[in-house]
Amino acid sequence: MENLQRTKLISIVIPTYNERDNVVSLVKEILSKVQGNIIVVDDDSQDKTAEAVMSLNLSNVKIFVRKNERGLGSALRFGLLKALELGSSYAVTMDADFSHDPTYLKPLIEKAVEGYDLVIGSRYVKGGRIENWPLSRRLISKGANFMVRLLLKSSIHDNTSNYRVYSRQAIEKVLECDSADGYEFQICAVYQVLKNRLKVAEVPIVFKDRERGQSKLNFKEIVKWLNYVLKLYLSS
Ligand SMILES: Nc1nc2c(ncn2[C@@H]2O[C@H](COP(=O)(O)OP(=O)(O)OP(=O)(O)O)[C@@H](O)[C@H]2O)c(=O)[nH]1
Ligand SMILES: [Mg+2]
Repeated sequence: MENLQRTKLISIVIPTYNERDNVVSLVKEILSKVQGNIIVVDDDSQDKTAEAVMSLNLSNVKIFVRKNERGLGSALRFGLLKALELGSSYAVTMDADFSHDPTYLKPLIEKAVEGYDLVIGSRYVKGGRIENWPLSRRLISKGANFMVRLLLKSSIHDNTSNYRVYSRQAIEKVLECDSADGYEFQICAVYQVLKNRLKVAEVPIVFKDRERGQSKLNFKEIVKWLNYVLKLYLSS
């Protein structure tokens, strides 16, 4: 891992919206585990998330505040483009709320370096699981993955996870997902990677529900997601 990090630049992209109570400790924990850049993409959170990150004053932690844009997908595209511009060999995407344990960064990155373009931190392969999510949330996630596997013929078990490592080649492809501004970005990204026959691997993770801050997944986002997947199915 140490050798790898001397030769290849890794960027970790974290989209944030009102994550002040999570992001600073997350950034510190990541930096204790991996060498690389952290790219925080904040959509002008009212809770001063950006100010909290800036107060760390670390040169390898870059914070971008978008004043007039909102959306998980558009924030991820923004961060992935910055990762390319910085010359990163790989970019990790992960949530700010500690559902994605930084302990898995090492195995995820190592898998990518073995020669995979997309490595997914997966809750739905052997060894992976979800802790303390309510039944309603489990059903939404299971249902979403069932739909993507059936309609879009995805072979991936966890298509909705945002804990991922992308190679440069994969980043270039997923940046084409320019209309997927919300949670549907994950699906567009998987679709692009599979369509272009890039190599995919899933590494098991234990996903924990957030302890601080609020979820941004709401009914409107779910309807938008369903609409997107159905349109993609009909056009494929
Ligand atoms: N920049 C930006 N980040 C966002 C936006 N919506 C969500 N995020 C971030 O994307 C990540 C995932 O969002 P969550 O609200 O945790 O979604 P979730 O994990 O499906 O929901 P929970 O399990 O309830 O936490 C978090 O880091 C959020 O702060 C957005 O519009 N803009
Ligand atoms: Mg979350």
